[in-house]
Amino acid sequence: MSERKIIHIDMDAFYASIEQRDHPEYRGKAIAVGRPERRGVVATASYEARRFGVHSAMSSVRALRLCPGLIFVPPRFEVYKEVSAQIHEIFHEYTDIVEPLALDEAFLDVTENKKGIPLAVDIAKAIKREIREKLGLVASAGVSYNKFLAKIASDYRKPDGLYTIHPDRAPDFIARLPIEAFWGIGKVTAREMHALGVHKGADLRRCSLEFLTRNFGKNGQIYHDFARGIDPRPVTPERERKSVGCENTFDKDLTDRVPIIIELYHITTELVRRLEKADFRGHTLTLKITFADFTRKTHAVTVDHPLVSRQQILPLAKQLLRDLDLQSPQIRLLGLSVSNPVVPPQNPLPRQLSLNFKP
Ligand code: DCP
Ligand code: MG
Repeated sequence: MSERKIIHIDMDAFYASIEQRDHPEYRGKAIAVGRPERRGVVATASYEARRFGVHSAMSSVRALRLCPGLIFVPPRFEVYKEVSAQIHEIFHEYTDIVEPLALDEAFLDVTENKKGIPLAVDIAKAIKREIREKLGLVASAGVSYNKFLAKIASDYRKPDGLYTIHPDRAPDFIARLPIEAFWGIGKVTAREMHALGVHKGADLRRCSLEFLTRNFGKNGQIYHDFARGIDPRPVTPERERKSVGCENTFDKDLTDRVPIIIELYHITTELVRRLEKADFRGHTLTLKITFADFTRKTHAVTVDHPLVSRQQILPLAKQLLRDLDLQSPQIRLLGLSVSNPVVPPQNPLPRQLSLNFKP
């Protein structure tokens, strides 16, 4: 079997770097994204603030105590989501096998890539460069032959890191790695491992599978594999949603116009909620009806604008119903769905802000 080429990309101080990019007065300063209130927490901190010990999930009060000059910046999630879409556009220039882990993190399988670039490290460099030049942001990248090692590699030289773990170097690298740096080993497990005398990869490697499953259950196998640089999990691209729908089956068949319209109203309300939740926008609305005898009818309409609100959808749904011109119907099920997704944002990437930009 030929070896896979996996890249893990993780943006540096993601929210904070975006705020520093968009507000030049924050560059070079210790900032925290979050609210300074008594119960506020830090979402993330700029690297300048991290030098004082400020980090994600820390209470704002404690952060301010550690770093008295800390500037709090309110989050702008819409902007972070948009930047996330922009980095994904860059990833997709190289491969469609992209698995997001978070807004600012993803695995890419570049074993076969769209540009036919032979070395994964060259793709990682090109992606970092594009992110810097087109978005004015800095990413760290890790390159290896599986997800576990690529993830560890991206963390190894942060910020602005690029690190490759070659297969022949992996055993050495893992042997020296402190157990808490293993992806999938959290604080609690790390403490349990320390108590068992396991501090580094080399210690883990000496543990038998039987010992590990006895102490860590199902995860024992995973830790056993990790210690040997084994991780067979494929990079699984998130399947793109093709539609969002909502339907209702009635205890008693609907026969009259008014209850049918009331049901359409409820279904539309729920549909809008689901569209929002899935962040889905589409151009086509389909009405589906199942009758008491289980025969079915569907009718659809396509419009220019994305269908997102009840004010847009309900009149169209009523029109679809009228078009069907049902005579004394016995309706068992009513459903509405929105499909035909809006093509991913084609908004141009912001122009290069500064070649030497560093968070
Ligand atoms: N985040 C959050 N709360 C947390 C952790 C993270 O709101 N407890 C948000 C803010 C981060 C973003 O998610 O900017 C990405 O998380 P990362 O763990 O990748 O952290 P950063 O990108 O901020 O820093 P770095 O990756 O350089 O360590
Ligand atoms: Mg990050």
